[in-house]
Amino acid sequence: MSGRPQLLARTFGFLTTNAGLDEVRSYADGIGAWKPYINTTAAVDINGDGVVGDENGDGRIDESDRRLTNPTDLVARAHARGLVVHPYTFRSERRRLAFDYGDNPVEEYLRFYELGVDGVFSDFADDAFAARELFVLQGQALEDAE
Ligand SMILES: [Ca+2]
Ligand SMILES: [Ca+2]
Repeated sequence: MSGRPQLLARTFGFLTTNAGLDEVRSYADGIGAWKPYINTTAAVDINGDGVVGDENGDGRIDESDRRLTNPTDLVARAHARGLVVHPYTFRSERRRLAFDYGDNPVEEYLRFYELGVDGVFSDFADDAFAARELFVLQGQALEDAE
């Protein structure tokens, strides 16, 4: 820690503002942002039954009943300041994956890689690595097609 008391009063929300990113740039090379600051989810009536709740009908209400919202511009604003972005924490359990990912953790990594993150914090490194390999291969396939 820097010992500067004003830094102790910073919130994660502040650190995602332009002023916060400008400050971070003075002492760090990147940010480890909580995933929702890049792309969060919302509880919506996905199955059209008029109720917001257990949208996938598995008897529980969790992340798998929520829909992705539009991503924020945090990655672009961090990159504009030369900061790398490593969001946390990626997990592979079905209940932790938004409805949009179709129970496939690789889809979540691909979403964030497509949004430009430079790396990820994951509790399932094998899935993170497989998704990164797939993302790179997809990029090469696109280049070959051009
Ligand atoms: Ca519903
Ligand atoms: Ca459910």
